[in-house]
Amino acid sequence: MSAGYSADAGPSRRGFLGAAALVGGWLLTDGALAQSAGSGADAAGGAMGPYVLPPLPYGYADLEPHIDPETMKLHHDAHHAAYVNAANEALAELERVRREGGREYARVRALTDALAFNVSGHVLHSVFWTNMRPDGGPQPASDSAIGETLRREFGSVEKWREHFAWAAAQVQGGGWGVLGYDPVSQRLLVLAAEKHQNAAAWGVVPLLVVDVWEHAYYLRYRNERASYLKAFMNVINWSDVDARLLAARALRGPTRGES
Ligand code: MN3
Repeated sequence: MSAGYSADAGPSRRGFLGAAALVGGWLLTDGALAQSAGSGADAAGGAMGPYVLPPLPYGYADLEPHIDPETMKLHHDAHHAAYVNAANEALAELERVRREGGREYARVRALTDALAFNVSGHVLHSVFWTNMRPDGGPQPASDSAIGETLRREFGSVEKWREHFAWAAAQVQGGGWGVLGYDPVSQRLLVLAAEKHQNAAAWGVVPLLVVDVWEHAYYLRYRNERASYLKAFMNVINWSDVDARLLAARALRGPTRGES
């Protein structure tokens, strides 16, 4: 409900582009952007800074029976909030380092690592929440851009789903399965990120992401990541994925230039 388009009305390209914004090359919905345009003082994350925790677009229990409310509450209010706070802290620390200079620059490496980890965590979680909806499902509308593109590039939606689930299942430790749009090749790519920022590809815009850190599923699914991934397919918000694809296609790849 925080998205700037109606999932039921079928988002128009113009409508979505008007409501979306590119933040550092990543598409966030206007909900997240509107939040970050504010002071940030009253955000759930509590910290002042450029990164702000967006509200969940549904209730904690609304993804039942697929994802349990305790997981949703901890995941959003504690884990995601921690990434937001740490990203803001890293920025503030870097500002202090520049101000004080000298020996303080020895901290740049560690602070830059923290920035990459926490900003990436914030971006992926922000996309993840809107990628799900209570009445979602495994199949995009057959006449949607995302449905047509998955069939063309992967052979079928089922083949794509299989590839995506295996990529996510094989992430070592914490990480993400990612379906992204690459503006350079103008194709969809399935990636599998370790932590939040490793094994990513520069410029690729995340369209559909699934968190496979244990905090995303352990309370209900224990060590059964594959069962969690199967359940995730039942809550996919394809209207959101479709709108992200349309907006991402409007981007120009950095090496393509004018055609
Ligand atoms: Mn997480």
